[in-house]
Amino acid sequence: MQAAMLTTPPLDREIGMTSRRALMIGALAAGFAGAVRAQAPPARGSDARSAPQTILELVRRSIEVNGKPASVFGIRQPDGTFGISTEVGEPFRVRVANRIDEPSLIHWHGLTPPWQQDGVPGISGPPIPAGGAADYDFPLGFGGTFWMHSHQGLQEQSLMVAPLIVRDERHRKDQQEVVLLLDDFSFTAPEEIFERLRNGIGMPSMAGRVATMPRITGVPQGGPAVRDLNDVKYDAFLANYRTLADPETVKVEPGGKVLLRVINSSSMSNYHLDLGQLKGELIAVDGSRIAPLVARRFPIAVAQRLDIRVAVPRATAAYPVLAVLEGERRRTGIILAAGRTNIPRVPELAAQLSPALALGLERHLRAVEPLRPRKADRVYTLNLTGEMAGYVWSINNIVWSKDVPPLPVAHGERVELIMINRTGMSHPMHLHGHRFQVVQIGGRRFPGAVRDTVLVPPAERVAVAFDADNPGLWAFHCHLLYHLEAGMFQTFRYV
Ligand SMILES: [Cu+2]
Repeated sequence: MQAAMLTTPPLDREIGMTSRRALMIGALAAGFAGAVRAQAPPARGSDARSAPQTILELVRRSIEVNGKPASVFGIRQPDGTFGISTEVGEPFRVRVANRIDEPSLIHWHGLTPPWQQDGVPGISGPPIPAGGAADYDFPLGFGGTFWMHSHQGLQEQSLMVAPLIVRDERHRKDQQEVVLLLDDFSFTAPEEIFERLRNGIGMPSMAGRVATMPRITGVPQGGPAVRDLNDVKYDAFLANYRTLADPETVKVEPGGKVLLRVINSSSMSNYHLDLGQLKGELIAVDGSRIAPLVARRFPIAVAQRLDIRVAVPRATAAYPVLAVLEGERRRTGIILAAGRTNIPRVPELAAQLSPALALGLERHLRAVEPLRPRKADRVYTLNLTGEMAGYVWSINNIVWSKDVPPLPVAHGERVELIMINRTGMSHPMHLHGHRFQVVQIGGRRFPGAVRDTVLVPPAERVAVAFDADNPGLWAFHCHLLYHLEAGMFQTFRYV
């Protein structure tokens, strides 16, 4: 199939008023030729053309959940591999073939491509029509654990998600890699879940609320006194697309080394990763190196990733690696089987309720490669706003629509975003196209982790800094799927 070149006007014309026209051109080109070239032209002299292209097919498939068949999506290569594992320095040369019966578009979460290849419909470019395809080609300048997911409608909830691993020197020959993908699952259609949330049906009971007096950290008094957790009641939680009743078992070497790459691709659920008897050394968050921290439990919010080194004990045994839903006992996970051993049944309920996610660990993370110290050229204060009643979510009380103008920044600036959560729910905030550094929590400044998604709990104030070094139109939003859909979304733009 020949790839058709999508007519791309210069950046300053395409973003803003002409985006709707560009979208139509894209849809037409795709309709005729079957493939849209979603890429900026590769740099001259690049070896990208000689590198092989990876095909990713967007498919409908069936899995079994709680003993019942479930129709979900999948992102996989023709040989059945979910997502992509590649190497740093290789070009990201991919064709996405849409084999489902509706439009779709895939976002490369945590990578920093040219903005036209970022995979956000209506922002980066048009969605790929049913039966169409799009090509991607950009350099991978850094390694880490990333993921890919549809940014089209509510497809992410139906498991249009997959791992995206970029190996670098952290990948060692004597170390076995284990990917753990965490998802929330419902037999109810995502559109119906959203409708129920908006109509207040299935709102969390008081049992789903944790009455806590928020710590006031630089936020004016009068913040929320009641915290809402888990506003969707899920039927199951999946680890590598399976429940704990029928978990994936991974054979590992007794006395061997494992690199756990944990990806929270859930639509709405934060977890505590629980290593049980194992001790883990956390070496990276969202793909970026941190000064290592040793623990047995680690919080992971929606869209975040954890890279954890684990030394498998010499004793032949089964070691469950679990993820406990925040504020609940429900959990999912996989089993590491060291040697020939019986696999015990692990109950789907933990012995104790887990706490809500907080920023205890975040305060202790220190980037190994921080941003170079510099005063911010531009600071945005972004109040995270909204309410459960009517399920309205916004930023600075602005519910996003295509008519909301982008927030301006200028190429080369150091930008700081101060996020203040004025709501009763925590929000995992994600910036596209850039990696930011956490530089302040409450009143305290510190050189925190470099990330792409940071959790802002109720009444908290979190500041992040980034360098505006990747011009374009970029999304910034809460990664809770139904908050994003309800309008907790903004864009940044610079040329
Ligand atoms: Cu949110």
